[in-house]
Amino acid sequence: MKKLSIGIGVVVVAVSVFVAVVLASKEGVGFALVRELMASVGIVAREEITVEIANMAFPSSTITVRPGTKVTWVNKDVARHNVLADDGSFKTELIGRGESVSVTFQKEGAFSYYCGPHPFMKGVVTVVE
Ligand SMILES: [Cu+2]
Repeated sequence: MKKLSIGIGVVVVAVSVFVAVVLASKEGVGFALVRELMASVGIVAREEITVEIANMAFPSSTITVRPGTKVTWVNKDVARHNVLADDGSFKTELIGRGESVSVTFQKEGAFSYYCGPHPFMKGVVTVVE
């Protein structure tokens, strides 16, 4: 019985992820549902999340977090990068290879950001309750 319930759990998670990916691909459609599904499988960060800056790019997918979450960017590139909010609500110092910077997000919203020296590098942090 234990094996069976673990099996069912795995199937439920797999189906949830599949549905989330399908819905997410139809931009905007069922966004709230996707969010809930992602939260149910633990993709929405609640307290702390670390992401990489690599190959002259921020993470390509939106980073979704709960209010109060600390987001840390680790630089894997030789080039120095920083993280600047489009709306000016946060900005970090430049960091070299192996260094990291953090921003704690309190307010709900979608915060797009870019790298000062390389403005083509863009990313988004979405804060949802
Ligand atoms: Cu950069």
